Amino acid sequence: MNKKFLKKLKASAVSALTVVSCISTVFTANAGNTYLSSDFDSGSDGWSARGVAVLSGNNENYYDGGGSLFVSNRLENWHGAEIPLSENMFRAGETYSFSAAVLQKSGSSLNMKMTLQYTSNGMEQFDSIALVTADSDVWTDISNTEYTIPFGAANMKLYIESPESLTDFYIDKFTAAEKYTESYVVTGKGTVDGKGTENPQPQGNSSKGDLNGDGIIDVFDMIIARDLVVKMFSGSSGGIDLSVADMDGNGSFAVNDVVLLSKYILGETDSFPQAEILTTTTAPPDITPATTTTIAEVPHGDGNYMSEAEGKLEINAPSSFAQARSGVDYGKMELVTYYSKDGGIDKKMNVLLPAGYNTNEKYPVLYVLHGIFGNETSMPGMGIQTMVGNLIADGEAEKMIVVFPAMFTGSGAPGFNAESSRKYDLIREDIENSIMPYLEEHYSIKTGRENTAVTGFSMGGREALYTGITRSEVYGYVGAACPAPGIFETTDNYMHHEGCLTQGEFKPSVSPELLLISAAAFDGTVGNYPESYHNALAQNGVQHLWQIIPNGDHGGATVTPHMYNFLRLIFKA
Ligand code: FER
Repeated sequence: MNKKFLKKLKASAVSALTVVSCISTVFTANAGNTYLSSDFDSGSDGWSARGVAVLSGNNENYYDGGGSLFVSNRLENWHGAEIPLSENMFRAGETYSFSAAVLQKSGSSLNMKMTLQYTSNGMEQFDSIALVTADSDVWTDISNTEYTIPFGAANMKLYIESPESLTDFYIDKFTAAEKYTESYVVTGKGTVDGKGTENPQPQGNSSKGDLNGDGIIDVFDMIIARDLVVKMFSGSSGGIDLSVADMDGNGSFAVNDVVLLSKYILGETDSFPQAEILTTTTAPPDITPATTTTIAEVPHGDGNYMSEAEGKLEINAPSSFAQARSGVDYGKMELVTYYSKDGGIDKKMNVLLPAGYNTNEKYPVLYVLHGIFGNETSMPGMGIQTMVGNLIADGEAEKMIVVFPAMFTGSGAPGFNAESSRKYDLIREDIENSIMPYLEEHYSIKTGRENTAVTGFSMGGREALYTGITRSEVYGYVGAACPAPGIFETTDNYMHHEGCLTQGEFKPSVSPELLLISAAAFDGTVGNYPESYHNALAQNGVQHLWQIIPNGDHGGATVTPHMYNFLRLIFKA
């Protein structure tokens, strides 16, 4: 019996009967037990309308079978379709796979979202299960094959909506199954307006690493893998063929798979493991009941602002925070190219101007840095524009310019190695030497540390901390969600990190007005490295705020509450 099979047996508390059925299916896709499914071929299969939406069957558009659920008459973005999840079958704290096919025909790409609504201690809560950008007229996979129902959840309903639009949409092939069960849906397949569509994914290809199906495993596969990782960080798992992309065979696609692929292409390994080998060696952080900590010793300034800010931290962002609303002006995103002196190349960045941007006014500037293999579009893809726009519209955040640079500063393609890390670290120099002068020339900005903030996610969280702490004369506000290892010398599952600083050097020369680190309660990618930064700051007597997001993940579920807090608190000291 191989390791993967053993893992599967351990993962599900299975009866002897289920063991028998597992044996024949363990190596095929979609292997897990199904708990709930809806094909909408004859009726609404237990789904009902949310808000005033109208549900009907449709026989012209379906993923498979011959019918789908058509959701129309949506007068609010949250109007959609829902199905109750029985507590007998779906248990709080347990992990499941949820998937469905969605189709919208608005003429533009739109986000589609699957959410769990539940009560916990009598309070209504919402937790994102999956978010995907669906192209118009394309059946799109929306899935999360390892979604954990939050502890204490009761009265659960799963719903699907188009969170930023009133478009009609269709749902088909909904499946709730044992965790890690691969989605049955392949984006691009299915029937639209009575016509079958071609599946754009390589078909019948079972060669690991050959993501573009051309028979060769090379840098072009690496580019696809990188895009997939970026998509995953924005909450999507659409269209990933795990038989090809799951390099370590652990049942999901993540950063470790990209590492293995890059090692293979670089000739550092000549085969992919048959079973999970890259388990996290860093233990998950202790989940302390207190989720925020202020270190009292204040080396510079009076620290009053940060102490007051602590009282304003919210572990959960309101569900409306990340949802676009009608009537709100979300400002203007400009994609610009500038010459990077430190990289010796032209680089791109997105610059978000606030609603009513006017050159008679000057605006403070926030830099938002992305995860590894990302670029200037990654953090906009995580919905930051909507978040900032909502808070400005509600008077909860200052009007500001938000800059989304591409961190990798140099030529070549990023990898998991020391040279690449150095090029990521160069974003610190790039911002000061090239981006800031560009902004001063082309935009109406306020300068000075009281008007300059930096934050980021994962690799971007690492660079935001490194930049903000070592250049504290320039940045008054510093944040990080799930910061990745490498500021200090260390070896994790992925690589040896040379380190940029010793732990003793991790100390600002001027105390930031706000320094906020947010970590997921369990982060399978960066382990407890976020906590190591918190501990080093505490050791060095640096005032900062530290929060563990109980239902956080290495992605949107941590980034969203982090941004909710950071955006409301910057530029106000
Ligand atoms: C590493 C672990 C994680 C690392 C980077 C990451 C460069 C970044 C992950 C992410 O951005 O999501 O060892 O080294």
